[in-house]
Amino acid sequence: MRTPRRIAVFLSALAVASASSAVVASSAQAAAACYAGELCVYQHSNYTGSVFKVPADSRGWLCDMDLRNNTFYNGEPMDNKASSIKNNTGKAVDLYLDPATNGIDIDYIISWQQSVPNMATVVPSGSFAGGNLDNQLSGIC
Ligand SMILES: [Ca+2]
Repeated sequence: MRTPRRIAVFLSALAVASASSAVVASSAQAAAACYAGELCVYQHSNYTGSVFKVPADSRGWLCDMDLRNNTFYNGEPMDNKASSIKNNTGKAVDLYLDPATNGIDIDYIISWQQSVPNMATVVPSGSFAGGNLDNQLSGIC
């Protein structure tokens, strides 16, 4: 009589698996996952819309000082279009509101593993003081 019991256990495990994949599917529509070690820039607030995961540069840093030649994964340009950021790295991240090819004009720093769900609520420093970071990001490192 062990077989029916095993089948029952298998079926209930399958039901749980189906239920959780349904949850994954609906949250995937809302937001792309940002895994440990990744630095993820989202098109819309609360980590929704398309995403750009900052790739490592030649030094191994997750860094792109000029986002004018980058797109979100849906193909839309990302310069001045980011509205939330997840920093799942162990390092602080510098945000630049101008393409920072000289690397000196840091406008905001997010701490290690700090995320920014709505960049409209974040006030930058420096020459952009008084505005906010929404749809302003042009470099990240
Ligand atoms: Ca770039």
